Amino acid sequence: MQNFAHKTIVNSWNEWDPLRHVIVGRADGSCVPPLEPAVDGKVPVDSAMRQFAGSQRSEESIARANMQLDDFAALLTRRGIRVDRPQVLNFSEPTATPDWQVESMFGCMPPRDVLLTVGKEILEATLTYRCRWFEYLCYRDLLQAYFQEDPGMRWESVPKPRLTDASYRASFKQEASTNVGKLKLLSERRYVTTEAEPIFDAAEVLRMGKDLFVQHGNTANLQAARWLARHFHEHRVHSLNFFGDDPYTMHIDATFVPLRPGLIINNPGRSLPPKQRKLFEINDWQIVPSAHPVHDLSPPMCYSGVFLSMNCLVLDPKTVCIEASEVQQQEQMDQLGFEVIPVPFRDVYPFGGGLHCSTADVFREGQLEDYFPHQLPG
Ligand code: DAV
Repeated sequence: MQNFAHKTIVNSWNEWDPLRHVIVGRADGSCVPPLEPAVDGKVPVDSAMRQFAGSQRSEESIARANMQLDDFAALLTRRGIRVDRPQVLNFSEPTATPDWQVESMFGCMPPRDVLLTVGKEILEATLTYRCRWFEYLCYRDLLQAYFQEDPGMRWESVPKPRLTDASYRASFKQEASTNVGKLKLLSERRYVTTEAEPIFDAAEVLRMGKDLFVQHGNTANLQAARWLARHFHEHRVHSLNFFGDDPYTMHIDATFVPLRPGLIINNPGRSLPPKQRKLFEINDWQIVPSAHPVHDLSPPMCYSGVFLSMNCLVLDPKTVCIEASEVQQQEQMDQLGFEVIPVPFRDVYPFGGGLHCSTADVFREGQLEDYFPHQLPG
């Protein structure tokens, strides 16, 4: 295997080409998100997490998560993939802009939420939580180094958002707490974020060559899709909605996960409307319901759903990392023709996600390709 460790190349056009360089997050100092408007879109009113809002997670849970993150990083390194790690800040400090203040920051476990790599560009997303406003700082040393080492790298940042109360739907918490309100929110495509300004977490964006897909939901608004379309003007940017019975959704990577050209697994509880499926159908993409998770519940103090089982890291179109206890998902991958690498990772889940969330691409071999040559009018 060629060793790329000596040379930095920023280049990644999709979610499946052979991975050569990646950032893996850290759990150090992570805090439970403080109570702020965005949290209403993820943490139900009766969740135990609310009573720990803004406090640092236990040293013991941090140590366990870091052990799994370090083991995962070592596994990738052994396979010839270069791994970088973010810089830890004092996340327990209160944080503020002229518009607001919150009790604490968040952490730097899920780099996927912060950095969006499209070709030779790494774009810093806005994020949608106030406590995550400064999270880009954890990656600045790395990005500065890549910028210096790869003369072709483009380093960009989305305009920093205000995140005033106008960016959030004040009635969301109340509406989401009843069944009728829940259904109404879902059917009207109303989320905790409003359209006051472009805001999104990078984990809402799927990269599939010339086409970028952005989930419209609690952590990305339609303005963000418009901003991305104008910014990546040589791409085609599509906004997707998924329908299920859960209004507390976040990030596309436990919902709709491309594995290789022509193949996507889809969370069976969150389906794509027929109109939006059409683009995949006319281009002969197969959308397969993902396997069921082994676990009925997420680990304690975790705000992600059990379908983190499908939140996998594809190393190349034949190899995929799946959480070690998720045997049903492993079995499905095996049937789909993948070599499966089981990775113990449940201790990391509470810190903001699974194997895809905890990573951000720097370099995948391969080029820009058009996987959707047939487009729909409009
Ligand atoms: O459905 O709870 C969490 C994914 C975090 N990046 C979920 C998705």
